[in-house]
Amino acid sequence: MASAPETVYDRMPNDLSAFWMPFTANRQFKAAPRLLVEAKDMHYTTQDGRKVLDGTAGLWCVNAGHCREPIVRAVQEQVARMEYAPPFQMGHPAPFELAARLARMAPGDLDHVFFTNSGSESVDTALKIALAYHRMKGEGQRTRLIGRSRGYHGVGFGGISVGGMSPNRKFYGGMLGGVDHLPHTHSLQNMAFSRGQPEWGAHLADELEEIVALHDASTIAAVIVEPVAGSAGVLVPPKGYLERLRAICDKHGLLLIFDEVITGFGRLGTSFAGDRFGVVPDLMTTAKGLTNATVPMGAVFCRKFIHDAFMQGDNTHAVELTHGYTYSAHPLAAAAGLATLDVYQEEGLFERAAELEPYWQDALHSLDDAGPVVDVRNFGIMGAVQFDPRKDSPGTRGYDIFTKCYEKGVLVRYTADILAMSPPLIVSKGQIDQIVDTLAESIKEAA
Ligand code: PXG
Repeated sequence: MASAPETVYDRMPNDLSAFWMPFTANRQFKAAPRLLVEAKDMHYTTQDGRKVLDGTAGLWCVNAGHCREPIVRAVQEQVARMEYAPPFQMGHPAPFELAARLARMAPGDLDHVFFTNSGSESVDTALKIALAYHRMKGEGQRTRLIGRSRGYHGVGFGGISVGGMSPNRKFYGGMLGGVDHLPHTHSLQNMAFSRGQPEWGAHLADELEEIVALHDASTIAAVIVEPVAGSAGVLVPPKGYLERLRAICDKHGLLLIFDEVITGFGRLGTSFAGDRFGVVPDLMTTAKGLTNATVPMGAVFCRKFIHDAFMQGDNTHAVELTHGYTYSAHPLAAAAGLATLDVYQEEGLFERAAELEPYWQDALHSLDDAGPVVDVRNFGIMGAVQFDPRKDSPGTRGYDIFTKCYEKGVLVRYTADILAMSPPLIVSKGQIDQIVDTLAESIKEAA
């Protein structure tokens, strides 16, 4: 509970109108605001003093739980020592250390790390590196980018172009030219209520061969997918699907990009999805769990051959990649990142996630027969429950269940008639039960 006297940080604001909220139904929210004022470990405290169990790790990002003391301390110490240093033609020690540790953690030879401030920036950075790489190799005609239907790659123009969420795209005209999309991998008919990876659907990767046949491999730079699609409501790749995508990319010289903004940093019980699936991409985009969301930061991981292609020639004073952000490798983010990796490692949180996965799976699938549920999906410590939409008002059933859960003290993530869950990896079995019991009750009441 916030302590008196009230400050701007914990009182209800007098005026909600000026803040145009992101990805929010502003008018609906402002009529009945949900404000959070404190967070610790697995819980938020609301503005009216209620504890809410965080079933979503914030937005899939607070993997170690909230306000963890070592991370808070590292950021406090860094802000008092040096709050900012320019990252262009200058440096400071922490991001070198952080990049080296990340390179050691990453699968295969994803040995070089470019820092950004968000998942969206990581995606646009990776797409630019892919295009520039081909150009460096004398294949500048490889400009086409392949995404996937229902994919989410953030909100930059690159990310929405390869993304496959139609509401995010429809206002923005042609965006990038030369983009095509694979079909998504979800099918209620063939995989509803799968536990973990569906058996059906590896053949959907063969659509990449069709796209290559249509455009010719010599025009295609890269393929980007989320190993497990998060925002679309936890779409788990069919067994063998990612392996097949990798093989087709290799055959045609296409770079494979895994967008691991959600799946990275333990969400699947391994450091990255690439480890879990045994598939190493050529570029990997991350953010969120990199700093436990304490300070915004993203990172793009590159395989050695990509990085090395930029480091050729005698002109060593030339900038190799004309790209970067004022806040790339920001000191507070780097400090948060280093402290976060320590917490993950010292507490064995990725292993803990792997151990909890069977319990999480069984708990979620106890909802298989609950009222209007048409699918329950899970992988790692990610899960989603999908509802039959109400006739004439799609999305309202999901919203009603989401608000009931919140009133009962559990935060889940609402996207139309799908609710997604991704609690911090410190979640207890009792708290998993609480999430699922609250969902079950709310589903019954909102039916
Ligand atoms: N790629 C992936 C796979 C993501 O999930 C981004 C890129 C963009 O990251 P930034 O940091 O620019 O937001 C994301 C972000 C949701 C939800 O509830 C998901 C995200 C963000 C907000 C909400 O599904 N993912």
